[in-house]
Amino acid sequence: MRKCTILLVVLLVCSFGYSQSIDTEYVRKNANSPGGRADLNAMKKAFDIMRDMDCKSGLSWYSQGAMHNTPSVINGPNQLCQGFQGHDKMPNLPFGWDNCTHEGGNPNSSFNFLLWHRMYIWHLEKVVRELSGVSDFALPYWDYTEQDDRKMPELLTQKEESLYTKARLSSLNNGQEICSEQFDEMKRQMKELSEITEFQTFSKNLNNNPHGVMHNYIGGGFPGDESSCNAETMYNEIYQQKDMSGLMGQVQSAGFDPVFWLHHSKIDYIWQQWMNSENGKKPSEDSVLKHVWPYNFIQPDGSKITYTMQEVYDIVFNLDYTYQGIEKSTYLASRESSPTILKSNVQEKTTKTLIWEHTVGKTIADKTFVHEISTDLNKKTKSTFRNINATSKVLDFDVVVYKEPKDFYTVYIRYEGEKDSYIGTMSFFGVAHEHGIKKHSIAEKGVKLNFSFDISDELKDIQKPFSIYIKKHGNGTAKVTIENLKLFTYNKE
Ligand SMILES: [Cu+2]
Repeated sequence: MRKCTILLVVLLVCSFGYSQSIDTEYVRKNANSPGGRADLNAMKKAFDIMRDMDCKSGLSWYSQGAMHNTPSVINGPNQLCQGFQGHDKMPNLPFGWDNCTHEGGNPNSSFNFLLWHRMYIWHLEKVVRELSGVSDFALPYWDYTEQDDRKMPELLTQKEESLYTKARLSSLNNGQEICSEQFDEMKRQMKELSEITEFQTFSKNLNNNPHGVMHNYIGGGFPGDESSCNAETMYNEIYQQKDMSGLMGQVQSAGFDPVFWLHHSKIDYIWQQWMNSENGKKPSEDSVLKHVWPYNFIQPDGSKITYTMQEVYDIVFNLDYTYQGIEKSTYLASRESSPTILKSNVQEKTTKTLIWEHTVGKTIADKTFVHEISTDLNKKTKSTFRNINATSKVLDFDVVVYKEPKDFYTVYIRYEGEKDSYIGTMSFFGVAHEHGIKKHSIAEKGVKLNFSFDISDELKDIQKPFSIYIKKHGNGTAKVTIENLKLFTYNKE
């Protein structure tokens, strides 16, 4: 009898726990929708409180931004956080500061890009829920790849309010739309992203565009053909320095611009959309456990929390929120072993094979650049793809830069006499920072970067030779050199 009672209690507790996790599902909304505007108001209320807190308090606006990254040196006595003069001057940083994944020196940083930012904004969301008192608050997203959402959400442009900063591209703060050159390239990329079938390639490409190009754009644009693109420098209040890019344009100040959270909510949304699609895959549990990264955050009650990689894996792939734009049915189906889960929950297990490698050694000096793939390499491509059934084909670029370009480059496959096929974007947000280079300049030998583009659909006719076509967006002087090209295949094990 007693055993039965215990069993009943256990069952009740379990079922309660289960139904609770489904019931407390928060919905992240488009920031320009009525529900999203209500959430932005809650966020403004919380940021009023957070901006008034002492910067060393973990819940403060300053500390939450500093968890992403901080400047190495701040120019003059820090007006926003007394006593903190940059991380070079402070060997023991407060808990959780400077943990973002934009750090090239560590091979695990790029793997953790989407996972870390998901955990970071999820904690801020919980903090805002607590401080605003709005119990169903969910972090809105700025849906800037959609025609109707080309303007920055209005509440962020209200001067002197807690979601505002002057250190942004002025056209956005003045309520103008994202310029066409930027918008069209993000739109083009959305389709390309949806076609990728491998997690790390997806993550790297999402990191470049829209993530990187949007950071640079909000932080001061690029010299484009329209005035609303045009590059600007400004006073960056985190560095306390004139003639710089705005907060979002530098890794070290990006987390301090409130639009950062809406931007990363959108990036997280794109990731979740892909995960729920036919092509989406989660990284294998093993690979997550292997790519160790610090996960240190602040709970809504102000206490500190550190997660193991196992805990990260369990949280990141079992969310307590969904997105307004994702059909609820699809989303829930992916949690309950229906046929959808078989696709979106597939753990990735693939092997990477090098098909050919080819030295280029050319600098992109003009607005456009064409590089022909030699007949020999084309022959190799041809014989390889006749024999193997690769799940995906990836073209890899080794690139060197000597200064951090604010321009971005779009890359295409060209078959003679045909329309060019877009394969991806090279952008450079954070490269100077990622390589441990101080004061925004890069050493003489430059910085080596790697870009990987999925060309499974674009490499359509292996009988014909193709070339690489690159288009530069912007008139900046920072040079980009293509060192190497490699063709890889990924095959299911
Ligand atoms: Cu970012």
